[in-house]
Parts: sequence; C-alpha cells; structure tokens
Amino acid sequence: MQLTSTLLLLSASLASAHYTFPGLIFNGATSADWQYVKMTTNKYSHGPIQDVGSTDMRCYKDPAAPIASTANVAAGATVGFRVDTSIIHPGPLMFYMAKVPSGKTAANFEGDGTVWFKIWENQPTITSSSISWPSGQTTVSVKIPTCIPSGEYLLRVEHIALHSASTSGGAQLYLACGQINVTGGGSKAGTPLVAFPGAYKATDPGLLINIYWPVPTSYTNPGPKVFTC
Ligand SMILES: *[C@@H]1O[C@H](CO)[C@@H](O)[C@H](O)[C@H]1NC(C)=O
Ligand SMILES: [Cu+2]
Repeated sequence: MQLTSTLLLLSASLASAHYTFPGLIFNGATSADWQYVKMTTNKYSHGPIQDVGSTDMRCYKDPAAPIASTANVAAGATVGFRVDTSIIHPGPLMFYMAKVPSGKTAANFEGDGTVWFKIWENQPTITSSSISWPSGQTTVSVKIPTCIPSGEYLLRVEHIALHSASTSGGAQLYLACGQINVTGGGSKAGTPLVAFPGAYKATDPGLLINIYWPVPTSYTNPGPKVFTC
C-alpha cells in the first residue's frame, strides 16, 4: 500500500517533469490549449520523443487530433507558446518554420518533405564547472522573420532535454507545431531547408553528449544554421 502510493507519487513527479506546448501566444493573448497548435500525442503523458528517426519529429501530432485553427500574425511580430507546465530539463530551445506547400493549408499540412528552416536557437552558458541553458520558462517566444513571403506556415517549437543524453537515444525532444498565416511579409524564402525526420541523427554531438562530466567546453545545436533575412 505504502509502496504503491510512493510509486504513484514518483510517476506523477516524473510526468510533471515533462512538458508540452499547447497554447499559441499572439497579438498579446494566449489561446486555448490546442486551438492553434496541432494536438500532440503526448498531450496527457507530456512524454518526449527519443527516436529522432520518427515521423513524430515533424509535429508530434496525435493521429486523432481535431483540426486546429490558423492564426493571422504579421511578419516581424513575436509569437510564442505557453509551456505546460515549464521547461525543467537542461538543453537548447529552437524554433523552425515550414511554408505550407500550394494545395495544402496549415491545418492539413503535416510538415513532411524538405520544408523546414530554423529561425532561432539559444546557446548555453559554459563555465569550468557547468554547462547550463535558460530553464523554468512557462512561455517561450520568437520573432517571425520580417522578410519571409506572406502565407501559411507551421511554426515548430523544439526543446531538447539533455540530462540523460550520454547514451544514444537518451536525449528527450519536446515539440509542437502552431499554425500561422503570415501577413505583410517580404520576398526572401527561408533557407536552408531540411526534413524531419532526417535533419538529426542520434549520434549528432548536440544529441549524444554527457553534459555533466567532463564538463563540455563547447556545444553544437543539432540541425541547420539559423536563417537570417
Ligand atoms: C491569410 O492572410 C491573408 C491576408 O490578410 C488573407 O487574405 C487570407 O485569407 C488569410 N488566410 C487564412 C487562412 O486566414
Ligand atoms: Cu521530463
């Protein structure tokens, strides 16, 4: 009895150490959960992706997800995600975008193909005794590039937890895709383009790494370099 409740408490605290990105933040307001974000398979478990070769790497979309809405946002505006409940593990945060191909909409596009460009990533603080990343965020946000063409896009947030990344497949990826319609954009398409899965390998130095000992002296985010206007 006591053991059971201890186990329950343990699994509850493990689950709460994971996270999702259910709310889109735009025009100064946070939307309802999954209103503008494709509902993810981990909506209840909050669990991560650990196989970077999985099609879950696109949007982690629940096959039974209801169809989400698409938010109108101006190029150059800041768009964010509410984190449920907060980013608690150490590791990098990145944002990618994919332009929705003609004939598709953000609502029915799943992010397949060589369509993704990276628009932002952070870097760790490295000292002689530790490597660390910003953590504890309950919201995360990014500026939509001013120069990209107007139209519908997927906005993909990705956080990689590295606390167990010293063995292959130990890195934990948390991600989700918001559906946005960029207005007032420019004429420079995002590059370079990569596919998910494909852009990452389990052996990438940013995914297979012991962040504790010896303390890394550098860190390389996985994926392409960041697009600039
Ligand atoms: C996207 O924005 C354009 C320009 O405002 C508008 O004409 C179009 O209907 C919008 N598309 C969606 C899906 O809201
Ligand atoms: Cu966790």
